[in-house]
Amino acid sequence: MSLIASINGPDDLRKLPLDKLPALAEEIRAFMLEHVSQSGGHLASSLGAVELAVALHYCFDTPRDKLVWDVGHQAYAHKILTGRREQFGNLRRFGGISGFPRTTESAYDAVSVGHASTSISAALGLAMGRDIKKEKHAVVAVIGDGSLSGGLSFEGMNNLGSLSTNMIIVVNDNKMSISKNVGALSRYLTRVITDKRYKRLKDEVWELTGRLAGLGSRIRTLLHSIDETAKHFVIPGKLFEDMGIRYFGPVDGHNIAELTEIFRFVKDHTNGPVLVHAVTTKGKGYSFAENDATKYHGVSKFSLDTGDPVCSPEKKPSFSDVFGATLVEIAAHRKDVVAITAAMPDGTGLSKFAETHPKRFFDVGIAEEHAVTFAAGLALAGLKPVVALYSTFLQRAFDQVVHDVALDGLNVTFCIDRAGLVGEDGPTHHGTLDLSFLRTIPGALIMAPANGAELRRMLYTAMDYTAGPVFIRYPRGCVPDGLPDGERTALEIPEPEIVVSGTGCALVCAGDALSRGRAAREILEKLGVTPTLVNARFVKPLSAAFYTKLFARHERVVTLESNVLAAGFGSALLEFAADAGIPATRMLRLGYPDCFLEHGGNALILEKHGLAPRQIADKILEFVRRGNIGAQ
Ligand SMILES: Cc1ncc(C[n+]2csc(CCOP(=O)(O)OP(=O)(O)O)c2C)c(N)n1
Repeated sequence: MSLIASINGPDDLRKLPLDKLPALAEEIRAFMLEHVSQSGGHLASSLGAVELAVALHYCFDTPRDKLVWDVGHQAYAHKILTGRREQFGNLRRFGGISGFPRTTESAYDAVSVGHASTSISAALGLAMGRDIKKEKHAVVAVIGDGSLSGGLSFEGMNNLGSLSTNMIIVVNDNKMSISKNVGALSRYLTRVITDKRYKRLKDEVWELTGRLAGLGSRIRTLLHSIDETAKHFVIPGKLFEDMGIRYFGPVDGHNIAELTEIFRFVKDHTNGPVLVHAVTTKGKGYSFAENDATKYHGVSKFSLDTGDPVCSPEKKPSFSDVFGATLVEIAAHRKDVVAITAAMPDGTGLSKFAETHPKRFFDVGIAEEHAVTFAAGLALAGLKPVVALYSTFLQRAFDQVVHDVALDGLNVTFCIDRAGLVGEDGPTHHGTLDLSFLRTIPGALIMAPANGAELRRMLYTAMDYTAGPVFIRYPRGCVPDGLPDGERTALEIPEPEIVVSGTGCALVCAGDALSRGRAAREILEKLGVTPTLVNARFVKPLSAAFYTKLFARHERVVTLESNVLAAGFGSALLEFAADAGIPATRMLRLGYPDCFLEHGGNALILEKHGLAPRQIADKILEFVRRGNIGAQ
């Protein structure tokens, strides 16, 4: 029987002799590859953290001891080891297990995650809670070198160093974020690993103590707790030590024997905060992923033999592609344009810009707050900054947008990718709140393109605009219209577009929701209902003249958006109507409900919430025929 089949939880793992663990790790890798090549997911990070997961569950008494994974995209082995092996075939699928740790899914998932750099703060909270309740258990945060560079990690370490409680941070250092990791901390960790003086000393001492049969491990234990001053002289990680966090490592993060030795030591023989620096290879064990960890960071279905994606041959460009290409074009004639990303040059479509205009491109690392305030500084210095972030990660930088950019009316353009549903990554990654929180910002210009050509024009609109911050939000995935033409004209702010004229009812769609609106209208037309189809284009401000006329000419107005209903585009129009004395009963708002939406294919999520085109058509029909049915 294979080893993996005998593991239904960490208790089974702990019964195995240490020397069987490397073979188990290999089986887990093969299992993971087989399934992720079918389901898609975060492959390279999880391949790199197999031995870490095995050794951690082997040494710690989970779930009593708390294991907090940062981001959680590297935790597939953790899932497989903690009773979810049989559900792994449904990873990330609608109704299946999540791609990230979720407290509601398993007692072994100490914290729900998806966004980076939260583990140290959350683990510290768990540790202080333990202390206050006089409980006894370990708390371990596992964090990648990329996520460690996020500001929240430093805030957590700062607090940890002063509270000085028992807590272990395991740094999974693979030199990669999604792309190559950037920044001074990354350089520091590299220096730590490659410091020859320390390495030589460590190797010699390790080898010597290893030869002292019986005594070796005791001496190694003693060496670990060697006098602080002497240690600083030769031992790396001084940065952490000076913050009050004892540093251990670097250790080979794929060597289970070494990992278990160090984990057991820090668990049983140290007091206070500890950091274990484990060096791993992203994509470990699958050559394609080792050679191109960025490509295999997040994958869709692919062939295990060739490493190539299994996808439909005909592929339209994505909104990100159109954004990236247009910005390269703009920057060729506008020398003041600079582009900023927070660790997502590929995902946001900025890689080409980085190549073409390296001096005007900034990857600031996983640091959304910094990205925004940095852009504010660039704008104050007279440049035209364009910040490209995913909607869900912009949430983190809300105050920077308000306080550092909008308050002074700084002209920063925010290109907000992955707005709306993002499918399999689920609730941590759906970008369904941005219209709501951005709408509250005084002076914001908010646009939502329905297609690639419009995204182009909105970028040109933003370039001409100087009156304050501009937000352009667009979804994950392909544009509905193929490669846009070379149109460079700005749009007239804030005028919507009438896509099809109709009678009785108007259907006003914000951004990419227009595709569903169009499909719903086609269904309705066959039933004899012909709403006027409007592409809103602008979410803020609203054109008073246009909407006054729209309400005058249509008895009923329906809004459709890929945002939550609360405070979204429909609410904006409802507020407009209320202020104009138009009864709310003449409106129907369609958008996402007041709950966190699940993971899975977008079509299934839409269907579940009654927002697929057929269901939209049904709701409009009912509204038109029977009067108000409220927000849906
Ligand atoms: C706040 C936030 N910004 C961006 C991301 C997107 N993201 C997911 S994983 C990742 C890289 C994490 O790098 P690291 O922690 O070193 O882990 P690795 O993938 O290298 O194992 C990024 C940028 C995120 N999850 N959260």
